[in-house]
Amino acid sequence: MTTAHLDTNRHPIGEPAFVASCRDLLDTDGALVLEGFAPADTIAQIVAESAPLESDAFYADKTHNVYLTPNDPKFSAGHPYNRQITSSKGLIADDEIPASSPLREIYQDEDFCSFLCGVLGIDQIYPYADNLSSINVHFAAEGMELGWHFDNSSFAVTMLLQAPEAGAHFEHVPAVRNSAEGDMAYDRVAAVLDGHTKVQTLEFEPGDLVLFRGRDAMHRVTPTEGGTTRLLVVFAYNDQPGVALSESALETFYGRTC
Ligand SMILES: O=C(O)CCC(=O)C(=O)O
Ligand SMILES: [Fe+2]
Repeated sequence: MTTAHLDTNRHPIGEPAFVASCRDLLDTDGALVLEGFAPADTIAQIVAESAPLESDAFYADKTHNVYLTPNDPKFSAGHPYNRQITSSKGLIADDEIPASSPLREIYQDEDFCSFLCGVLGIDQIYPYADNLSSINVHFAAEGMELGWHFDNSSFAVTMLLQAPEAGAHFEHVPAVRNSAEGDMAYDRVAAVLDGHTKVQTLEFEPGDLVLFRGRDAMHRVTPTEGGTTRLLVVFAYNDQPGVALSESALETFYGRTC
């Protein structure tokens, strides 16, 4: 049975025809938004339990490249591989999410996971083997942003929890590279960073589910405007069991390794 924290009347995630239509949309548009995927009372409960954790959030005070990898001295500082991007938003890790949170029920729901597999065209998805990476809540207070990047994981599943008054636009350019073929797409990356590429802005509201292929789509979130913090959950999965982030990646993203 699907968790009551998902609106399966509006989004019949167990129906093959619905799954197929979502898959088509993701493949055509590079992103999928399912409006009102979690009901308003569920979102209110998640915000009530998450908002007080904002002061515990980790804010990395380092810049990064679009690939989220260390600089490579074989390239110049201005090369697309080494160009430094600012991300100022904070996050809380999986081990800080309450055991009773609806976020855990949604993350682990078998029907939800089957739906994601069907839409993404993969057999199985698994949680991260480390205790920090699976469910993260992001906080972007006034002026904070998430700069241009590609994700480490091949796909991203997010849900907005609290919208700010203005700003915080999610912008993306689908299929900038084909990472499976080792494509780094330096020219296309430079064009996006220099503002020469037309970007798509995705609008979504609290409770909407968003899926995109973040390893190949370049994406960012512009600065939050106004005094209301943007809250968003990232559900992270792997298509192989037993995958953990490396200690250095954990240190970069969470400021700790356990
Ligand atoms: O905040 C968002 O909407 C996107 C988050 C994201 O891209 C990420 O966590 O890598
Ligand atoms: Fe991302």
